[in-house]
Parts: sequence; structure tokens; C-alpha cells
Amino acid sequence: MLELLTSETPNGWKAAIMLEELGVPYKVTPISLTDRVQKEDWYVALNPNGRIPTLVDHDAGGFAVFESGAILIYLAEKFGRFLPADAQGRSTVIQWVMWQMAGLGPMMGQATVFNRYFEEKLPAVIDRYVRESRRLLRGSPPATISRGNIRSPTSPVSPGCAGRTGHRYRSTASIICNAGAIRSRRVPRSSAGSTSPNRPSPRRWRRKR
Ligand SMILES: N[C@@H](CCC(=O)N[C@@H](CS)C(=O)NCC(=O)O)C(=O)O
Repeated sequence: MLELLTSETPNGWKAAIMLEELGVPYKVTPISLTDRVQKEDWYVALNPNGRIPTLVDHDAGGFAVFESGAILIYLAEKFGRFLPADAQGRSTVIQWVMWQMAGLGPMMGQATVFNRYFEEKLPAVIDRYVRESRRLLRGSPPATISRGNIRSPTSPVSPGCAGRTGHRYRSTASIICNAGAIRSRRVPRSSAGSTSPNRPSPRRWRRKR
């Protein structure tokens, strides 16, 4: 059995989307970021970075995988899907995984933190991360590699919100929603602030900083 230790955030959704696309059975263990469960010793023993998500493969002696990109690659290899065998196809997929992990993810993360949560508004910093996020989105992959076909551009990008994009998964719709927020520099009502029980409220974030 696969166990996904996760929370309601984009990095958590990434791993969940992969498991759903694979259609394999898995168990979810919710990790409350608000209660800082991700910093507890038992969790850090699985994930030395002290963040979500973590995948535990109980069919492989409890092998633990941390870093969402590494989880995607582990699952792709375990089930023989989404990662072509030929060197060029494999490289193409890994290039986009690296692009997301090292570029889009961190830039959008910082854009969100400085735009939405930081008490002090630093225009130059906000501008830097929002511009970089926009630049990366302009060069985003031509297809959702998660559909299993790296050649078919199928993703109708809409700045609409969860439930209105026609996407199969709420999480996919939410990611697109967040991309829309970065593009327009507005936060959709449905994803603003404290809608998720696990998301720290702006007030809480300020106290912990
Ligand atoms: N590079 C890591 C980033 C993981 C990450 O930043 N997770 C966030 C949620 S999206 C988290 O656990 N935040 C809580 C914390 O920083 O303590 C990955 O891709 O897995």
C-alpha cells in the first residue's frame, strides 16, 4: 500500500494528482501544517526537509520519498508510466519536472508569500517574483505531461475557479486558479486566505515569521 502524507497545498496536490492519474490504491494521512505536524520528529524521520508531501511505499519495506518531484519520478518508475524509456523522451519529461520544481514552484510560492502574507509590502520583491512567475507561465509545457502523452496540448487554461474549469480534479482547477491569480495579480475569492483548515491565516503567519 502507498501512503501519502500530505496537506491541501499545491505540492501536496501534485503528488495526489499523480496517484489519481495512475489509478492505484493509496491511503492519505493528513498532516496539519497549522499544528506543525511536519516538524515533529516522527515526520522528519521520513522527510528530513520537514515539509509535505511524503510518500511511503509500504510494499517496499516502508521506503519513504520526500520532495514532490522525486515522488512523481518514483511513482512513474514504479508503475512504468509517464516516463518514456528512450533517453530523449525521458529527458523531455524530466526537464519539465525540473522546470516546475526549480522554477515555477519556488517563484509562485515566493510571489504568493510576499503578495499575500507578508505584513510589510515590498514592491520590488513582489514585482520580481510576479514577473518571474508570469515569464515562466508564458513558457509553460505545451501539454499536461500528467495526461500521459507529452505531445497533445489538452489543457484549457482558464482563470476561472474550482468547479468551473471543467477539470476532472478540484486540485487541477485550483492550480490553474492560482496561476490566474498570479497572471492578474488578484486573489480569487475561493482561494483567498483561510478557506483551507490547514492553511495558516495571515495573522498566524506574521506571528511565526
Ligand atoms: N520542494 C518541496 C517543497 C515542499 C513545501 O514547500 N511544502 C509546503 C507546502 S506546499 C510545506 O510543507 N509548508 C510547511 C512548512 O514550510 O513548514 C517539495 O516539492 O516537496
